[in-house]
Amino acid sequence: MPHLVHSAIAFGDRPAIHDATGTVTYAALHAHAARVATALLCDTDDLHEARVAVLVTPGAAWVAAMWGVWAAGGIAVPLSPQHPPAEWTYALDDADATALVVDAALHDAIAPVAQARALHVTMVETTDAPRTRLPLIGAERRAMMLYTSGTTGRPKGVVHTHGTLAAQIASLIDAWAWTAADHTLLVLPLHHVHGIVNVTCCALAVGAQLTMHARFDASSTWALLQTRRLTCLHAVPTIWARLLAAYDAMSPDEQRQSRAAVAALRLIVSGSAALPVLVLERWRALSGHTLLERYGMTEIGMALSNPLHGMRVPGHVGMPLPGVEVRAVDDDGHPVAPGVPGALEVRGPGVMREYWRRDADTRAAFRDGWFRTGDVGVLEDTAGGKSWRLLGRQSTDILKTGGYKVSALEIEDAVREHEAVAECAVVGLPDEQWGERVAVAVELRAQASLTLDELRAFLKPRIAPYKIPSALVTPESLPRNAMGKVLKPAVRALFGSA
Ligand code: MCA
Ligand code: AMP
Repeated sequence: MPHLVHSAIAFGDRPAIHDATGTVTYAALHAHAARVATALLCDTDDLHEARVAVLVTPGAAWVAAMWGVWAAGGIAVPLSPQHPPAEWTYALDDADATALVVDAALHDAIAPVAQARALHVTMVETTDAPRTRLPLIGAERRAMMLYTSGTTGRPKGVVHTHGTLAAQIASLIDAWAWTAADHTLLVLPLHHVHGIVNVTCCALAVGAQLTMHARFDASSTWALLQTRRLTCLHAVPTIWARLLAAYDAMSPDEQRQSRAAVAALRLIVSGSAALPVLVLERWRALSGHTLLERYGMTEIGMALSNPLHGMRVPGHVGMPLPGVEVRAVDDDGHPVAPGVPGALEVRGPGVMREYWRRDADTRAAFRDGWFRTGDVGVLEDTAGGKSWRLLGRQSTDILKTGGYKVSALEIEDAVREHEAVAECAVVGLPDEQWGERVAVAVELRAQASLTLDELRAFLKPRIAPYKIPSALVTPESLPRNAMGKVLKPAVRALFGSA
């Protein structure tokens, strides 16, 4: 059994997960994972890195499904219940998945897709008697693939091994002092590193308690904060802003209770997108905590973090986490001096193994063993000592909305499929709530018309909800340079005047 799963045995009858179905102990979780592994293995001894999609509602069963895939020697490909089937089929086909673990609630939605691909379907509720012998899984074996948008075409599968995941988890346990006394809350989606590694895996690796919500909701999060003795919380800036808005709508008495609840936490961590300093200041006033901002990426896990102890500098993301090296380089790939902005590169045991079956992309993503993040940053002297500040991304075609990375090019491809569209350009508009909002400028075909509602309805079955534009303009022609290339800054300006 892989280390991540096996270590749970040590925590025995301690409570592991609280979810909508009740409380599950570590021993029960471990036994459930062994049942899933047994069902997946059928008559074989080892899945030998077969790709197994996991479509299970966030909760203890989701963990059992992932651990079951790992224990059986498969590569887990977590899918989002919020995605339309078209996103699932893309991941299933690209990963060349042969099996699926699904729960009863989501089974019917994916059944046609699974049947068409002859996937071996395992219900996570399986009651198969678990076998006693499961394969030995080394750290070098592939464990998980997450789909992430990039600057080229459709999302790529980022492959992490048992070893890279273990390194990411160990680094965060060390830096943020996770212990078995912790109790955290999962409100993040489980098809990305933030929810999977930073929250779920870290909590379970130390024997802590994890309360899991199927999805984020501000009022139930506040209610839980008041009733459970949580110790730490991890989320994206949009969630911090949503919680502030819900707090503002409370009665003075509820506000007092809410303030006391968050003041009692030991740690609040923000990441996945830039934390607006105003949001940080409001949380400081409300909770007495300076949110700890950190920086990471699907391909590398977490790289930079403000300190657990010591001064956290607003607008900065701190210094490299244990085991991680970070440098900034110029256009020629030469490291730049502190104070000089450069392209951020990261090296360490948590960095991905590869993009699934995309050798050229994998090669292009590394320079001399350093992973090229595409983010630009600068190492500065601050009141709290040296700290990195992020300055943006090298590509304007990568957007961050609600903490999700989305590719303008991928959305443009989907929009172009609409019969009214001759050409289009997707840009991100700065937005207080979402960080950036997806917006599209469309050049219409002759005589055609298109409203935002029509476009959104067209895209809904095709792409994830957070990729769907929430603003549309239809200029006669898109702004282009002399070579005919669409000028994204000028496209963005079209919305200013709209
Ligand atoms: C949803 N809506 C949006 C967006 N998303 N509108 C504009 N922009 C968006 N991005 C709209 C919906 O269409 C809907 O509108 C309404 O908002 C509510 O939708 P819903 O899906 O219910 O939204 P939500 O559930 O409230 O979502 C907000 C959220 C979510 C909870 C903040 O975006 C979220 O979970 N974000 C976290 C993503 C994350 O974990 N990223 C980590 C990846 P209508 O009602 O009109 O239909 S990055 C990572 O892992 C790296 C390693 C790192 O550094 O962490
Ligand atoms: P993803 O590929 O979805 O894992 O998103 C990774 C990207 O999120 C990074 O390359 C950054 O652009 C962005 N990101 C993560 N954390 C932060 C942060 N604290 N501030 C600004 N951007 C961030």
